[in-house]
Amino acid sequence: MLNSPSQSQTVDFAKIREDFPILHRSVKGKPMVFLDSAASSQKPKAVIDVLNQYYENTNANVHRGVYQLSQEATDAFEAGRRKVQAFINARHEHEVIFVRGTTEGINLVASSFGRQFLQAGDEILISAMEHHSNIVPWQLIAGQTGASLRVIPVSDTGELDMEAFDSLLHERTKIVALTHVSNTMGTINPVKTIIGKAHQKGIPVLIDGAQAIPHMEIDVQELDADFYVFSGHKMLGPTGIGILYGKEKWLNQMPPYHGGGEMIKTVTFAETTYADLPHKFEAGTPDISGAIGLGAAIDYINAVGRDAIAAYEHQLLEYGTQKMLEIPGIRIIGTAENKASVISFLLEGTHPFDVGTILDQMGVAVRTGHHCTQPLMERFEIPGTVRASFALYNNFEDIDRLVEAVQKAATMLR
Ligand code: C6P
Repeated sequence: MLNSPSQSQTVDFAKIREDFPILHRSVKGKPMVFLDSAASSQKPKAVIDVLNQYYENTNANVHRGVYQLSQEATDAFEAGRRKVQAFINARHEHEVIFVRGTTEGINLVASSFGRQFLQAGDEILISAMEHHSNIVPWQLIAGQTGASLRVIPVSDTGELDMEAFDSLLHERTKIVALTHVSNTMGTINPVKTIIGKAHQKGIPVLIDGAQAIPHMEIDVQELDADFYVFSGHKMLGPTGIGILYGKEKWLNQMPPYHGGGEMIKTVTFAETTYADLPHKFEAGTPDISGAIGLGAAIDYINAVGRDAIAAYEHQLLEYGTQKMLEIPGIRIIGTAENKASVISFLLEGTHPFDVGTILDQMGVAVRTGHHCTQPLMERFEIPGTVRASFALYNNFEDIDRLVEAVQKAATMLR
């Protein structure tokens, strides 16, 4: 058995685990091992407390009331926006749009950018490792405008074929939409290089940051991303809130996505004029508690430190990969050099669903299936994988429990 690598000296990750109440529960009579943070992360007590406090003390609609409670709710909601702005280093606060999550953010850009800028013959460049959320919205707008999708292929190790990218990027390309980190394989894509190359040809780039934001420092100005989208629930925040960052110059040129209250300046039956950013894209009552909870999640992540989180998760990934590869018949899907803390695997002679079910019996929660990346499954000619994904609250013992459970699955199923 391998010795567990020493944990970060500056942050006590064993103590961090104590901040997540749900990790104390058991499943099937065994202490739960939660290895599905890529689907949705668990929440620290600090976030849960902020949500309770909001509903107990501050609950009111925002941007509407002159009364104190509404103003306090508005202040807390807008403070959430400023925390996001600082977290991703957006130039302007109004470039941070609250949406329901990554899916809604990409749909917003596809629909709104697409209606304004796409026409027949244009191309939208995505990759073979995209989540359905970064495929289907583009297919929808392609169908409406006559534009078409082009796809950057993925290598056997799960990395983008950069030569193919170079040749697919040309004058017909009107937008590139790419995941920063693959949810299925963990591959970290060279998005800065890609953005640089696209910009040389005047092409804007949307980055799906759903799987990157929980694991690494994101600076949208340094990346020079035109759009950067992510979900709160994958980064220790509540469900129902997400962020679309967009450069002011694009957002100002794009038509609204949803119509309704809050997104208008004036309405008559003849004509409506729209509010300025960010409100133009925030029709209706927003997820107020979600924005406040997301702010609390950001405070929590900042207090731990993104570098420390990335370094610790990397240790988990290395330890987990090494241990998993000791199991006979394991095939890891996604062996890129630059990887986030995801291990997707197949156990020879077994179906991922059966392995997942046995793991569940042993208290180990993993995701099985196609992970909303069916074209990627087709690329690898596999029905799906078992995916273990690690977060800052996991430890080396969790990995040992995973390995033990997979070994048991191997004896039971083969
Ligand atoms: N991936 C997973 O288990 P939403 O559902 O809108 O918060 O996020 C969608 C999404 C978009 N892009 C990427 C790269 C993602 O990983 C996800 C969500 C989860 O892998 C649920 S399918």
